[in-house]
Amino acid sequence: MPAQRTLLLITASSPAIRRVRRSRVLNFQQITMPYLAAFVPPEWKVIHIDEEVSPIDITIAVDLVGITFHTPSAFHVYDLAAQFRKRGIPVALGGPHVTLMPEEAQAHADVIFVGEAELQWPQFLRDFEIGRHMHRYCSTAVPALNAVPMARKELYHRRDFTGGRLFATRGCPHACDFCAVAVMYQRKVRARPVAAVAAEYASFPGKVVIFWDDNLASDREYAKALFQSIAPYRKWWSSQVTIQAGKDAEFLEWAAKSGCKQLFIGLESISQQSMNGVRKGFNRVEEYVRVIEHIHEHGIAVQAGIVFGFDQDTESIFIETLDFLESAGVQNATFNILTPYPGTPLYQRLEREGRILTRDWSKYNGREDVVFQPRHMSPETLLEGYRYANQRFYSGTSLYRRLIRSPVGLWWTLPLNLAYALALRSARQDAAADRGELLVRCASRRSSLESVSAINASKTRSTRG
Ligand code: B12
Repeated sequence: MPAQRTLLLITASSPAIRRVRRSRVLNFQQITMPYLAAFVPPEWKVIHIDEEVSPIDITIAVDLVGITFHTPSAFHVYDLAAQFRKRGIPVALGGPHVTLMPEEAQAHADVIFVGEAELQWPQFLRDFEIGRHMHRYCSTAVPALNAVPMARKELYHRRDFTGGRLFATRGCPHACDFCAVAVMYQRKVRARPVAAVAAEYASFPGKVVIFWDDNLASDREYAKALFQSIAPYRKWWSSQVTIQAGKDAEFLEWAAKSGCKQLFIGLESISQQSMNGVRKGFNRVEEYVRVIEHIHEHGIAVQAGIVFGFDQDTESIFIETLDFLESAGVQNATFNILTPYPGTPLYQRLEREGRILTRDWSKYNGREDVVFQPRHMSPETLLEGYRYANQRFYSGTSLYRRLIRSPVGLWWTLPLNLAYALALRSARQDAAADRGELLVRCASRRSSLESVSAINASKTRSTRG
């Protein structure tokens, strides 16, 4: 019988990204490592460390280390890898940043995985066992997902207020300039068999489930079949879709019947020019209000994904966006600073235009740093506008305006909003203490943003006659 080998899987999160994410009340579990563990032969002992939960003991005795990470944790991961490799322990790297920047990652690892790894990861483990592994495994074709295993539940160890997280589909048919998914998954949308997804959904003991899909509505017929088969379990779920799903009454009816409580929708911007400018023109801004109302009519809350910093954005975008979110009665929002992830068309364009300000990947966090030169404002204004948006959205007045307008799911959206407001306040205080800044800065910026908006509003009124 072969000696048991130990594999350490790491879900990496750098100290900086952990600080950035402190204000997120729902610190969701990452599925990648518990899922990849399900492909590992039973002779291996598998340990999973999620850095959002516990630090890594660099002296741990293991035979192999595998790490998954996003761009902002890249330098931290290279440092970790160097420490393991110094001890003679081979390190395998994979995930979005490796797929987007393989040459860089290769310099820090014994083996890298470019693209999806359903076929290459088991192949590598077989090669490793006989001492003949390659240094790079590339997925040449996107894998079918018709026989993939369930993630190993005993390897999740972060509390995130959900009872389960899984994926049903992978990929998105669109190719928005700022999104890494189109580059990573070659725009090929695939789905797991409905019965397999329903079985995994049912297997979670908890009530709340998140589908970590890029766009659960990519294939709406599939989605409806899925909703019909999960409805009997009477759980509550949430997922990400595009605005098109919000126009489809049958989709929404089945989603609601099957327990959908919230849909995350990448509205991105209330500027149509901004949407057209990044190849997301299928988001029709004039339809936003109606689509949001339509979703609300089905008793489903809306979490809006908003990005600031597009080339067509001017200083008035912050106030106008917040006015919109309040008047539309949006329950939750995630604000992001536009971040050109390497490998995306957005990054390539900004690089050509000489507008990339730093290649320090730790600043590519979308929340604390501006890494490119915006076209119509300074990086400082973009950052302050982003902070203003968060502060205003989670202020008592905004909360009242939004939730009175559409009290969908008030019993959970109200406490969640309050929790975000508190988390944001404490993160802000910590950050201000870190930077030695006075909190009043944002307040004064708010009044200057408001005067810009007032000027713009009066200009618009006068041009409209
Ligand atoms: C769910 C999700 C989250 C969740 C949970 C984290 C997670 N990744 O699960 C939350 C909300 C917390 C989150 C946070 C963030 N996210 Co996110 N997230 C996603 C999403 C929608 C799905 C990820 C997922 O579960 N996929 C399913 C698993 C099975 O696939 P996978 O991780 O890609 O792994 C496969 C391969 O990549 C490979 N693989 C991956 N790692 C490894 C490692 C080894 C050793 C091997 C062998 C193989 C391998 O094998 C797997 C099977 O094929 C993706 C979009 C996407 N489809 O990737 C964005 C995405 C990964 N996120 C992104 C970003 C930007 C972020 C944030 C930086 C956002 C922010 N500003 O805070 C943070 C960073 C958090 C952190 N700790 O670093 C970007 C990444 C861009 C980049 N260059 O890194 C993506 C691609 C979204 C996008 N549209 O561009 N995210």
